[in-house]
Amino acid sequence: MKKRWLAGILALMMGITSIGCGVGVISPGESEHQGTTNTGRIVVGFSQLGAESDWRSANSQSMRSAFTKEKGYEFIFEDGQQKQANQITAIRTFIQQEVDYIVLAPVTETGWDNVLQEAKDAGIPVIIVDRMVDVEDESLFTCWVGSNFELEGQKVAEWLNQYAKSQNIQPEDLHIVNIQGTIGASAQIGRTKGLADAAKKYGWDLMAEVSGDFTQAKGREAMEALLKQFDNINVVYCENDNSALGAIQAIEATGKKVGPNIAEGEIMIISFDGVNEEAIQLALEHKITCIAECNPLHGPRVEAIIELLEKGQKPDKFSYVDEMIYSANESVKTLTIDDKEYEVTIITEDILTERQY
Ligand code: GYE
Repeated sequence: MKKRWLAGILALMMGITSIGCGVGVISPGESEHQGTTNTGRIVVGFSQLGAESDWRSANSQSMRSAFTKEKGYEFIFEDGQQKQANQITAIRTFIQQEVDYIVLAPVTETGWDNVLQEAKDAGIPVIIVDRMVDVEDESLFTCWVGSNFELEGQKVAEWLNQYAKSQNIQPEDLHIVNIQGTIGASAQIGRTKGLADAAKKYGWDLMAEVSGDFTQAKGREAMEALLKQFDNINVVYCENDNSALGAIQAIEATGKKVGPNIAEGEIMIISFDGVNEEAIQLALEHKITCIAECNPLHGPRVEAIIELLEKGQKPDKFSYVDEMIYSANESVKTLTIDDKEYEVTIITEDILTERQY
């Protein structure tokens, strides 16, 4: 990689700017450079979208552990702080640095065409990770690896359908609110669709969809407002665990109880990720009734893709990660979606200790 020496010099300059030289400040986001010298390492620039959740922290950690100096990588990490403009700046900087690979975890799906065209023109492969990009021309990125967010939504919705049936709860008696993720992010789009489609199919009362931005603070705020607006909520579909923690705080602050016993006035919490330890603990206590796993450990997956590309081979354009569905409630054992059966993993203390996150 002949460009590497140049990237090394640039990385060195960046290191100097961080101790106050005052040239070449690259972005308002946080920047981390694992090294400043470069001797034949593969340079990977990673534009991470932010640090909004436990899932995200686990994802960043996974990437950092995959691309170490020991393994021959120079890893440049840029935190976009939830702003697409910061991510675009980071990508442009990676292009100027002539990195060997750009890895992008995009905050939202649209708006990437121009900057990805710039990367393509510069001959730098772009690997998309986690959320997707929605671009006119799919040759603007090399490949994508992440989760099937709509399937995650379908799984928890089907779990709810079967649970309601097992308890003789009528579909129209399910009064649901959706605390959505960051609007326009693939994880939000897919999970929102999974619920909305099921609500339509089964005749559930889906009363509101509001964003909690995947954070605990906004999840709490959203739930507080919803509790003021509706007095009959009995299911809260939270598009990640952090917003579920916020929703639970808001519900418990009003003296109401969270749990699966809707008929006895409890409010059921459904969630996604299964990364936050507190959320798994709450699931064990039946305070979160069902969690669709979302696996954040993409570091080794992206590394495998780069290894293939280094050998001149072609990775699959889209790679989906297999994921589980968790519940401590044993009413539903398996789910069928599009003729495929999924086993519900019953949460036990062992699951807490065995998890790799
Ligand atoms: O579920 C959420 C995070 O895009 C899959 O983003 C990711 C989602 C994850 O903030 O916790």
